[in-house]
Amino acid sequence: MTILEDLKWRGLLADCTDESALAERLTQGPITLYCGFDPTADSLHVGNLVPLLALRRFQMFGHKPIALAGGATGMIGDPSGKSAERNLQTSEQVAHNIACIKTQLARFLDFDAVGNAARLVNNADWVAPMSYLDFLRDVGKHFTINWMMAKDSVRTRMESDAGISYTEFSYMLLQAFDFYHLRTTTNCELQVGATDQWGNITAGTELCRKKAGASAWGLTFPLLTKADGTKYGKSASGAVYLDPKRTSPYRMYQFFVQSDDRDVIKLLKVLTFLSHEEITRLESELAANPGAREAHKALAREVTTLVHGKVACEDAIRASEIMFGGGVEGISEALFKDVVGEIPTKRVDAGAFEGAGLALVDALIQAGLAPSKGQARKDVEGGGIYVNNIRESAVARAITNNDLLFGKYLLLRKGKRTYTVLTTQ
Ligand code: 383
Repeated sequence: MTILEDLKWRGLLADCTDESALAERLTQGPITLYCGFDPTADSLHVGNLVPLLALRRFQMFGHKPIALAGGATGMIGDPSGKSAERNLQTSEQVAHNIACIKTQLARFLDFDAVGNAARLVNNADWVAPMSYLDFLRDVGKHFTINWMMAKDSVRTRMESDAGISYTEFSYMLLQAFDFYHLRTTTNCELQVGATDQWGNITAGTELCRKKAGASAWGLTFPLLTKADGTKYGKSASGAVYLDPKRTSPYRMYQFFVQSDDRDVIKLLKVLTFLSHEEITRLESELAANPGAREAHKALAREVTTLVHGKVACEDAIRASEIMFGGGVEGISEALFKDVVGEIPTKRVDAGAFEGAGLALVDALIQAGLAPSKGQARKDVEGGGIYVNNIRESAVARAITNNDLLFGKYLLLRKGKRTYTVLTTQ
């Protein structure tokens, strides 16, 4: 199987400037390819994963990937797919963001591969030293305004009242110049990205052809969309980032494990390195036994491990089990803190648990899990109350220091999934 066949099977091939010529070129030996990432935030998000993992797929087939961090383009702002003009970032913001995303990009590619090691470049290195006059003469002269205005990213903004600044209008020329630079200095023949990048990528292939008489290819992946039509990568609490400080491994795991049944196989194909056989097996398993959610769990486990590593993923799975009623014995304090971070927490005076302790019914009221003692008693008697995830049906139960996890937390649960943590700190 070739890389193009693999991409096709995964549903990853949206558009190509000349697929048969590229297929032919790929039979002749390894190709150098690149994908760019702008430092618009201090972390990449799941939307960036598709092209990033695709770079790795090419590398696994022996090709040479370049990840480009947009130190120059990040100062301008890509209008592609954006309905309104963006605020300019300061150079300090760009410098900070670029340092952050560089470490993230580096995690997904192999920089030690013999013969096809990955490379990480920053377009500020060749764009910043260029003068404006040279840029207009050497790059701008190869494009007509007519051609530029026909591009989706520009046309949609020209048709809206918002308009487009000359600055963002020029963005595609910067990206085109990058491709030309990489084509002429490192023999990079292919640029990839999701479909939002088609205009910018084809500006680059044009410039390679016109200015260097060199062939170059562009290939795009479909943008991730959800079966329910909403934009992919946003959870109820915002975008799903790769930085664990922004999106914890637990949240990432939950995001994927809760994928729509209609999306899960597609996601396994584009976001994991599982084999065709394994994904096909999971697909039949999903059809035969949807309740087991094996495909969802495989997806969540694979992506969380890719992004955060094995240990963090196992912790996320354990935290998920606790949130779904699993036992707390043997867990670490750090892991329990992850759980605590996900549920409402109420502070109680440490003295409350001394001696005879705090009556469970009072604890439930303090936790906000019952409106009155009467209701609290009914809930306990009805078997709907859990202390540290163990059902408690004794109305007279009192909570003492011995019940506290790590000497300070009490996990109270009502029904299947309503949790509150009482803490003495
Ligand atoms: C800059 C200079 C280049 C080539 C590309 C760039 C960045 C590009 C861009 N890309 C997006 C980004 O940075 O804005 N103009 O957030 C996203 N990419 C990839 C992919 C994607 C695109 O990083 O479709 C999703 O992740 O192409 O939106 O010389």
